[in-house]
Amino acid sequence: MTSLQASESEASLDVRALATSLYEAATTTTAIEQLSLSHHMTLADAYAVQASGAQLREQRGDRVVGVKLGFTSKAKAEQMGVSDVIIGVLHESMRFAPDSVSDVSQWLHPRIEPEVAFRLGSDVDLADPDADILGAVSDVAAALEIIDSRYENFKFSLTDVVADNTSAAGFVLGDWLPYADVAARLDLADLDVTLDVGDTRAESGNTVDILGSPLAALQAAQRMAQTYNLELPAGSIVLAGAATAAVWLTAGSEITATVSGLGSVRFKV
Ligand code: OOG
Ligand code: MG
Repeated sequence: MTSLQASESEASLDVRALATSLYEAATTTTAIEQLSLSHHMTLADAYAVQASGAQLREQRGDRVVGVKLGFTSKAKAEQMGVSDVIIGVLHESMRFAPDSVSDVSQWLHPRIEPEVAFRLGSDVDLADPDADILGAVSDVAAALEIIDSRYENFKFSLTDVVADNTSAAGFVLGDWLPYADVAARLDLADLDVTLDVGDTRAESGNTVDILGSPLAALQAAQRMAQTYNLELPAGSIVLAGAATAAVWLTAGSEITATVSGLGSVRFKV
């Protein structure tokens, strides 16, 4: 439960306190009530809460290593009842090694989904209107994303989920492949994507479901990073958004994401 005032006006929105309540929800694995039930937040307010939360993590020794997009696919947007594309930040502490085994109790009610990840080989200058993120991409990989809403029952509004750093909780990267080689060999807008839990096929989709192409998602990342004051330095990881709905991540499961042509990545809890 949040201890914040229900009657707070927009002008006095305590961004730091809201960010702290979300941070503590994550670190104590205690879900909180949706912020939007007691606070009026604009989208700009929600991104301010997200930025404040990222700052909190940095003050505790974490580091931003990239960005992620959310709701770039219809399957995801429908699953969560939210339809606008959103952006969040990835921290070093969210990185899990492929094939590693993790304790599921570190999260509240985690889900996992298949993604396409990109790595930038050079800085994208967001102040330059001619900057082109596609020219900065150096590598691409199949990936898994763990999402874990800090809200009760994994329920949220658009502003809630933005404030909660787009439910970002973990990511697992497959082997990086040189982007130039992949782009010459494959149509990134038409790669089959599957999510297996153990030996069972849980979800299947195609990269066309990611805004028509993961490359369009990269361009959306550039635009949104510019709007919301995020940076895209060389080395940044960009998660383009899930191609399918997410599945619950429960103890004892082994999850594999496969993107045809990019390979597989596996994670166990
Ligand atoms: C928000 C995050 C959505 C995606 O790939 O669409 C997302 C959520 O579903 O909790 O990461
Ligand atoms: Mg995702």
